[in-house]
Parts: sequence; C-alpha cells; structure tokens
Amino acid sequence: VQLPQALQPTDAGVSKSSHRTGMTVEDLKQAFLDNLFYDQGKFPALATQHDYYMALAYAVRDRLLQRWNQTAATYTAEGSRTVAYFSAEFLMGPQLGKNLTSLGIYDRVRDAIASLDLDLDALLDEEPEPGLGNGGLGRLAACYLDSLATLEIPALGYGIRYEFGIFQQDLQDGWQVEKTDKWLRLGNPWEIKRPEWGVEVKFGGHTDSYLDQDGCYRVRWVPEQTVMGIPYDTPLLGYQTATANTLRLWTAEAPESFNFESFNSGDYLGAVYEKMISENISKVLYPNDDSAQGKRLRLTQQYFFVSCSLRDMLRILIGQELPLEKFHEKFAVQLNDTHPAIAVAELMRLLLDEHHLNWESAWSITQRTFAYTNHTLLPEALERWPIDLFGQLLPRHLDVIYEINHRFIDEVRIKFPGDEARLARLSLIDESGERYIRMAHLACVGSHTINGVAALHTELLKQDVLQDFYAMYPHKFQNKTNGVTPRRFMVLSNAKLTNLITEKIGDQWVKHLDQLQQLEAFADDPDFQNTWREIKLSCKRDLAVFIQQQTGIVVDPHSMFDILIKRFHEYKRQHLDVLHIITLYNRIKANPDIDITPRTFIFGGKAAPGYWMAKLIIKLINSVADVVNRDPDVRGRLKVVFMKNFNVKLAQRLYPAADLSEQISTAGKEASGTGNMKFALNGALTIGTLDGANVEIREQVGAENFFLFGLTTEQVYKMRAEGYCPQDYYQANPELRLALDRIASGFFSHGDTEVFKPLLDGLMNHDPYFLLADYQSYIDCQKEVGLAFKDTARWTRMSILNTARTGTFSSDRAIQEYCDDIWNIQPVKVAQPDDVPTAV
Ligand code: T68
Repeated sequence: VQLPQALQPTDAGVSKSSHRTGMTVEDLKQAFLDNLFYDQGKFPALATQHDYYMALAYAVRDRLLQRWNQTAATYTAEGSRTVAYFSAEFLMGPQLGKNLTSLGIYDRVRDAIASLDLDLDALLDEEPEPGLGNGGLGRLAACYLDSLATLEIPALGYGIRYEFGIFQQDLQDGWQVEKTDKWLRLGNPWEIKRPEWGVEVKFGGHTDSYLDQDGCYRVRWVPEQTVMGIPYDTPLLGYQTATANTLRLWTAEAPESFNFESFNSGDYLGAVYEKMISENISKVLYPNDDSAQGKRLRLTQQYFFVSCSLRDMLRILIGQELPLEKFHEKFAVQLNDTHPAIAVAELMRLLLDEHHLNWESAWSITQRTFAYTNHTLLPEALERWPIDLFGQLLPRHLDVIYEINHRFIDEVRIKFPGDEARLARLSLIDESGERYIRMAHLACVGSHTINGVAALHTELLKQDVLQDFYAMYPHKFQNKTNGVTPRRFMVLSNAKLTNLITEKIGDQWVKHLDQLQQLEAFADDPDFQNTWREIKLSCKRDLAVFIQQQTGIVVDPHSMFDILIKRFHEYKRQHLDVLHIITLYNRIKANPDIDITPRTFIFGGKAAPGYWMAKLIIKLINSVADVVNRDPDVRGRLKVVFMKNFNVKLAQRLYPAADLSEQISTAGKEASGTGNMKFALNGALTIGTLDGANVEIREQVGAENFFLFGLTTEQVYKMRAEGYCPQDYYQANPELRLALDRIASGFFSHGDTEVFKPLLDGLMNHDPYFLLADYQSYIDCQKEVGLAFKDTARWTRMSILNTARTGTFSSDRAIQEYCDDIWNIQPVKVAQPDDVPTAV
C-alpha cells in the first residue's frame, strides 16, 4: 500500500522548521530555549534545573517524533509483520542520554547547553528513573526493545504504566526501608497519551450459554466490572537508524459512564469509590522478583494489560483489513515469563466468543502466535493461581482453560497410554491439594516455542522443571542465551572506553559487537595496555567521587573495585562475599602487617520488602562495613560500601569502574544473569560459579581469564540427595568458624548476639544454598584474584580479552536468534530524514 503523498509523514503539512527537527548546535540551542518558553512557561531567571531538563527532553522528543511517524507510516503502508513483546516489566532506564546517543547528537547538545552556561550532566541527572521492573527480567525486556529498533524489526512492547515503580530504597541504621517511587510527579516528557485507543476490560461475574440466531450454542461472559485501559506510547529509537518502535503501556481508568446509577441514586461516594478501585490496577509494581504471590490484584494486573494489548492488536489487524485468520501472520507474541501467560486463554476467548471462530481454528491461531520464555528454575517462583480466586475474577477463562486441559490431557494419553502419574504432573490444574492453575503449563501448551535464557538453564528446564513437557514436545524447546545492549552499557555509560575502542577498530562494533575481537591484537601492546588501565582508573576515580558524595566514605581508586550488584536473594549468596570480607579482616587482625591486595567491596541491590532474610543480609553488610571501615588496624586496605537504591542509573556508573565482577550464585539456581555480561564487556574479570551464563562467558573469554570456584550443578544435586551437613564444614574449617563466630559474638552488632542469629542458624543447620560447602573454594579463588591484580600487565591483558571476547553477549545477537528461530521475521527499512548526522 502506498500512502497518498499528502499523508507521507514528512510531508503531512507539518512544519519542518529547524527548531523542530534541525540538528545543528544552533538549531538545538534555539529548540531548547523555545521549549523552555512555550512548553515549560519559564524564562531562565525563573527556571529550575528540572525545567531545563524538561525543555531539553521535549526538544529531543521533537526529533524522535519525526522518525516515529515515519516508522509508523512505513509499517502501515507495508503491513509489516510485527513482534509484540508482552512483559509485566520494562526497566527502561533514563531516556534522555539514550536518545542523544541514538540520534548521534550527544556532543552537539552538550555544546548547545554549555553555550547557555548550563551543564548537560546536571540536566541528565534530573531525569527520574522509570523503574517499571524488578531486575533482570525487566531490564532484559528493555535491552531487547533497543535491539529490535536497532535491527529495524517492527516491534511493540506491551506492558503496564505503573504509577509507582519499584520502591526507592533508603537505609536506616543499616536496614533497608522502602519509599514509594513517585516517578511521574513532575511529568514524563517521553510518553504520549492515546485516549482514543482506550479499550474496555471486564472482570468478575459469571458465564451463561445461549443459542444464537443460527441456532449455534454459544457461551457468554456476563461480567461484573468494567475498567478502561488507556495506552501511553513512548518512542524507542534504534541506534543511528530511522526506526522508532513503540513501547505501549496501559493505565487503568474508570469508564467515563462509571456507575451512573449509584451516582443518580445519590451514592456519590460509592461511585467515586469504584473509580478509585479501578485505578488501583495500574497503581504499583509488585516488588517481588523471585516468588509468586497469589494475590488477586496481581492477577488483575496481568489480565488487564494482556487483554488491552490483544484488543489493541486486533484493532491494528482489522485497521489493515487483514482477516482474523492472519493474526499469527501479522503478530509474533513473546511471553516474558508467565506473567502474561493468561494471554493464551484471552486470545482463545476473543476468537471464540467475540469473533465466533471454531475451537480448532482459534487454537491453531493461538498456538502459532505465542512463544514463551522461562526465567527461573526456583519452584517458589512458578506462578499458580488458586482456582477459586481465578474463577471469581475470570470465570470464562476458567472454562477455556478446562477445555484446553481436557484436549491436552487426551493428547498425553495417546502419547503415554496408562501413565496416570504423568497426567497429574502435566495437567494445567494442580490437584495435589488446594486446586491451582499452573501458568507455566498454560504457557507451554499454548506456545509453539519454549526457551530458556542460557545454555545450562535450558538444559535444566529440559531435564528438571519442564521435563514432562520436554518429553511431550521436544521440538518446542530452544535455548536463547540472554544479551545486553552495548549502546546503553558501553557507548552511553563508558564514553572513555568507547572512544578508545573506536580509535583502534573503527565504529562498526557498536552494531556488530563481535568486532570487539579485533582488540585481541592489542592485548599485549604496552601502550594500549597503559591507556586501557588509565581509562579504568579514571572511571574508578569518577566513581570514588560519587561514593564520597553519597556515603561519605573515602575509597582509594588504586584498590581493586570488587563489585556485587543484583537483587538480594539467598541463592545469589551476597553473604558468601561477606564471609570473604570477614576472613580478610580476621587475617589482618591476627597479623596487622599481612600483605594483602587492597580492595574496595561495593554492594548494591534491593530486597523484596517481605523477604526478611534478604533484608538481614543487607543489614549484615552495613554492620560489617561500619566496623571494617573504621578499624585503624585495617589502614584503609579494605573498604566496604553499600550503595543504596541500586537502579539502572547507578548501574551505569558502576560497570565501567569494576575490576572484579562477583557472580557467585549456587550452581543451578541463576537462570542466566545479565549483569555478568555488562561487567565483562566493560573489562571486569569475573569470579564466578558454573551457573547461568557464567558458563558461556567463561567459554568465550577462556578459562585462564576467568576465576572459577565452587560446586557444579551435578555436585550440588548429588550432595543434596546424599544429605548435606553444613556443620561438618564449620567444624573442619577454622577460618570459616572464626568468621561465623565473629558475627555470632555480636562483634559487628555492638554486642547484640540476637540480630544475626536467624541467618547463622539457617547456615549452620540447613544452608540450602551451600555457602559453607563453597566457602573454601571461594576463599582460595579470591586469593588467586588478589595475586593476579598485583601483576598489572597480566590483569590488564585479561581485562582487554574479556572485553574483546564478549561480543556474543550483545542483545543484537540474541534478538537476531529470536527473529530467525522463533519469530520468523525480517527487518523493514525506514527512510532516514535528510538531516541525520552519521558520526558516533
Ligand atoms: C531473572 N529473573 C533471572 N525475575 O533471575 C536471571 N520474577 O537469572 C535472568 O538473567 C533474568 O531474569 C533475565 O532472563 C527475574 O529478574 C523477576 O524480576 C521477576 C519479577 C516478578 C516475578 C518473578
């Protein structure tokens, strides 16, 4: 379809005056001033830093809109096949810097802003973090959207516009305290509200059956409650392409005609109450990252955004005059974990009840539409909904799921006759006690492809968590090792290293990360090594300044920066790192002149508000920090820093400054990890277990450039089966004993022997994550690390090789694999506006 000339977006009668789209320093400066005046309603004497940020953001958005409209017009004209990435979380990170990088105007904008005696860094700092995710899963979705746009793949991200994102973490007396995250308080310049595309979503009520005009038996859902889903769109520009895809997030509002009756009957408060209840749906992000909570509001959120998104896709399909039967040809839907898995039942319902397809056609479309990514092996994280709760909220979907299950179980019977135990294990309904719906099972049955997020993880899915599905549908299983975007985690956050690399190997690596391999040729070049080291040191200096501002702690940039940043969870074993710190401290106390490599231990991460053991580990870190940082015997050789409120913004300061990346989860527990990739890319060396993507990182960088320790997954399984006794390790290992005893004695807690008791009792008696079993191996390995760091030439060589060999962990590689092996989708070229600069 060719759009009429007058409707071509760049010729649609809009002003192309330079203040809207121009890219010279002068244009950008004028645009900034105009926006300050006309949009913020401010002039410089009255403007706050935040006004300046907003003015700049709107000026940049104008440039994005030109590409966004061009992209939308191209997709419409070509009827392009489109990826719909369904995710309850998108942890996007701040947008201004990212967009400047994508547009290739970072330096020009810095100059334009500087010419007004303002500082671009200060304005960038004003942007609140859009924290619409918990951790890895939400950040992965954001990296994938970046790669989709950069690879010019038509894509929509669908999710929820939480009014309050992940809580802000504060510390009081070393304990985590949570504060609400009011990220929208001063407005969000990147989004555009689209009320005209609002959709109605129903909940509750009951179903009944009826005969339609043709005498066909049909089921009707008679819902009890309606809310409106209103989309807010954010443009996502690819790196130096004209492709700007859309992140479409839904907000819940009360329908306009809400409760007219109660209003007329005088129940004004009742009517307003209902409005409030509706708006609760998109109020707040659930802050649990690795446990499923059977809360009604959570299921409501999931159904809400899934229903809105599928209805939106039907609108697009019908708008393009495509028949329903082509739904799966128009759209490839990826389910980011089971949070959107209710989509399988909702698409069935829409096709059956609202569009009157028969079951077989509807099911064939559904199965060819969805693919499912699993992100966890932890049993407590697998989502299940109590049947009663589910049936109250979504009675029609319950019927649909029963029917899916009925047909599925028949299929299993044919493949495995007489195997009743298998039927019970595979059933979408868990009937072992209280009855539950198993969302992973719904996702597996309703999808054409199921993928894990690292090679080891995918193997464990096949052998363990999803083994029965693997036996049933071996062809559905694939591995797609995670990846991270080098645009945010290198170009934007580590300009110094970016420039050095570009000087050496040109600028194509930013889109073809494998080209970093060319750096291997310089790994032993003394000049290159020197520059490499200077850059790392300079990044560490920047971080040291920031640490002092934030915490008051002075750290030495020449010490090893040993960093552990991720959500707090027992399986991630932050407390194993603490045992190492205490061991080094004990050695110093026993022998103050001992020769040890000076280290700065940096921690960051949030604990789920209800996960008290994780919170206790945060308290332990801060307690140990207080003692170690003050003790004169230490003479500054050890420093322990907890950076509060870890988020994307903070992460961007930490990765470039890391010497050592701690990836120390119990083998078999971490699905992949993505922080591990960001560290290695920035030239940090990893100390890690054979878990998640660590296995592949080690394969890539070479065993000699990776510090490996700990039990393997097999050994862990075996130990668990044979009966693991942590006490034995405590008894047999004097240094381990001393470390644990020091905590127990109240040494780090002003004499309080109670506070850490639950943690210690857990370790001594159960230790489900094998800390004590891995302790000695970790300590020995850390000794190697300390020695290696002293050999600066060796360390630098290893660091260079880590960067050079981690190109495969680009999210571009991952997305290309999804496109080829799962989505079957090709890029669509969007024409560049004439005035796009091409320089990095
Ligand atoms: C993470 N999962 C994995 N979950 O733990 C990590 N969960 O190994 C992997 O690299 C990453 O996913 C990307 O694949 C999560 O981050 C959650 O955040 C989460 C949120 C809500 C409910 C359950």
